[in-house]
Amino acid sequence: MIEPEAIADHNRQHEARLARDLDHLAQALADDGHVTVEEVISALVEFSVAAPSWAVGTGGTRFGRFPVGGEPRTTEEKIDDVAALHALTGSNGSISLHVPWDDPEDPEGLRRYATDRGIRFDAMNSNTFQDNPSTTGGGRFTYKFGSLANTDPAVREVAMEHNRHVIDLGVKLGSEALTVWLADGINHPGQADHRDQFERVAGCLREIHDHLPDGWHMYTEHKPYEPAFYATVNQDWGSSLLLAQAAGERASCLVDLGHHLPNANIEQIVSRLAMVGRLGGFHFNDSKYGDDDLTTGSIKPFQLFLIFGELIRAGDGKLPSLAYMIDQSHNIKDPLEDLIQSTGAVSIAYAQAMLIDRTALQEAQAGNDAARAQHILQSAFRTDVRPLVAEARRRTGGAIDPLGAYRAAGYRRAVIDLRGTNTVATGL
Ligand SMILES: [Mn+2]
Repeated sequence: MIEPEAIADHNRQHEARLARDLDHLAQALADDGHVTVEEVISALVEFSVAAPSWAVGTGGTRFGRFPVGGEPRTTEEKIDDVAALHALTGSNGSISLHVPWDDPEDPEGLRRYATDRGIRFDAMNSNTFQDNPSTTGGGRFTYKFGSLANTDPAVREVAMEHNRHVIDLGVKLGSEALTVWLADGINHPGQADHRDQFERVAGCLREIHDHLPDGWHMYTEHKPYEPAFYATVNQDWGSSLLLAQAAGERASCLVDLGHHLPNANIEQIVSRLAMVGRLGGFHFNDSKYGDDDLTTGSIKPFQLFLIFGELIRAGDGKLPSLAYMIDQSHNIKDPLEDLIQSTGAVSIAYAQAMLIDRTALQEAQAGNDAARAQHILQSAFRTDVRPLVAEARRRTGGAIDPLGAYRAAGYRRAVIDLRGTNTVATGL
């Protein structure tokens, strides 16, 4: 654990400067007159973004993997890492499990373990993109030619059964949602029929939807390519919307920022899905070329800001209550350091978007004043909101400088001593 006293000690060296920066910002926002520092800070204090269980280990690529040392060996140790992250950021109070990479034999015990450490269970993730005895009817079937889109009804049935198992497990953990990302698709033109595949998936999703308990949600996650390289069944937001609509009322679309072709206008996709009431969640990461899993906000921070602008527009001035999660794979960084940086980037984009003078923007839009509209957006984006994010962290007991506090706490050295240098977190 990272003790609160250690964080408070570390904060002392930064408090005077933070107070000065906050005073300056409070004056500047008071002059602007449409939002106060207290409004932004309290919204940030309430905000939480889940960490996925697979992101606390190093990811690697198909060319190799370079373990950082001290990687969690069990789901309990993954929860420990997320609890350490949350202690520093105050914004990562939940973990998203991935079955069967996480498949606890004693879910009630795991739930108590997490609760004792202040961690909740976010959306559950099913996995029908790999063959695993526990997901393929004891190894009797294979997902080589798809899961919910498979031509063989027995394979589709075993894939649906896996999704129902993940829901049942999630109920015991206190989760309230299932995220379905499918590898189903076509590698070679002509290999399968686009429409037949889509209709098979839609039919299966409807059956899985029927299994959702009261209060549960289901998210469909689109991706344009990989591992199917010619076509994926849930290829884009339009396909995802059609699948969610076919599945049922409690199904909506999950937008993974890296699951788009270069230059896709993701903020516009967010607007469209929100407009029809089918925007369910987010997977944050950044992307230069494809599903790169780069640190959130490291490549396109302006896009992230515009996305939060659309979210606040969709929530009528407030961030809508969706499933927000970081979905990244860390190849060379310490995974916890990368998660600290991504959480900071998400919070910064949220804070910047709260600074948009929405009344003035609407007036500029009504008057077709493009220059003024751009000025309003960029005034918000170019404001240094880091003191607001740091103050929100401080108020939750977190660190003013979370990366510095993490290194000062010696957490990685401690888990290497505890878990070993060559441990490998479950995953691909
Ligand atoms: Mn994702």
